[in-house]
Amino acid sequence: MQIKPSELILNPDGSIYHLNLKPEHLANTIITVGDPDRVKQVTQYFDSIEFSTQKREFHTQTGYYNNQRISVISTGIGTDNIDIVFNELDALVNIDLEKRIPKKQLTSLTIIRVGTSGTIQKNIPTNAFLAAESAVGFDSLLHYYQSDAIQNKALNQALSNQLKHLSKKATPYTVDADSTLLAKFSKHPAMHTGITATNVGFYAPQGRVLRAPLQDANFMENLVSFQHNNRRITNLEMETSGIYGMAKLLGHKALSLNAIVANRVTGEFAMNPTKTVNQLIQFTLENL
Ligand code: R1P
Ligand code: URA
Repeated sequence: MQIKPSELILNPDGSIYHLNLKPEHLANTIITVGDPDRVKQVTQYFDSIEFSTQKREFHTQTGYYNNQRISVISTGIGTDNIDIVFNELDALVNIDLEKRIPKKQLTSLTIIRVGTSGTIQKNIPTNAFLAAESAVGFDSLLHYYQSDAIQNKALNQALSNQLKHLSKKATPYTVDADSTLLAKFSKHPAMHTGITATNVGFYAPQGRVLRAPLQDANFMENLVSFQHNNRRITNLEMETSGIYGMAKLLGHKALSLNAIVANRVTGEFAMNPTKTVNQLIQFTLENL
């Protein structure tokens, strides 16, 4: 059955609705970043750039780094955007856009997030790199998909046993990183690993108080002290659960790499976050 124009939306030039991309513009290896300006920070290291476009927060450049074709795409902030980016990326490779039907032969993309994050563990310093072994989603994105089969059930159970006062928040869901990508990137001595929590906001959802008080003053402490199989929740950010969830649902491989710019226990913020992100970008490109 054909997918209707209201469901699979194409622009007049045939590109996909939000990303503004046609299938030929996309490489099978993709780096996602939150900030549209970070796309150029990545592609400055490319040998050549063959394509650039931007619509809203979705800025894409495709080019070559060491003979490898790579697309760099900004997602903006949050898992609501990840829903858009991952469905449209998947449509570009796995749906025949002219016939409006899924292809029989599916393509699996390799997708690495290079983003910033705050740690909640005292021993992880600012400027560290951290690969997310698993993601805990405090957003609700994956609950809208049939996703039970791709979740980490033991981690779900441990969270529901150990985390208190979750009643007013979405039930957390958990998804693991692609194990091959995780093994490849985490063997480097500079790389920390841990469980990344993805929150629906930067302030109260990550325990920050400027003026508005928190509904649950113990939420952060419950995250800090959570343990499962000797693993801890190490860091907070806003996309990884959606990336891991959508990638697994659609058959793609994903890994989230974090530049730790804040330590929420010591109260420190990195002196030069752009430099740390730049180092993580170079590390990512060298190890892809
Ligand atoms: C918040 O400042 C943003 O920074 C982190 C969070 O996930 C959120 O998107 O990632 P990026 O630096 O990739 O945007
Ligand atoms: N990004 C986040 O989402 N949280 C932080 O603390 C730092 C970067």
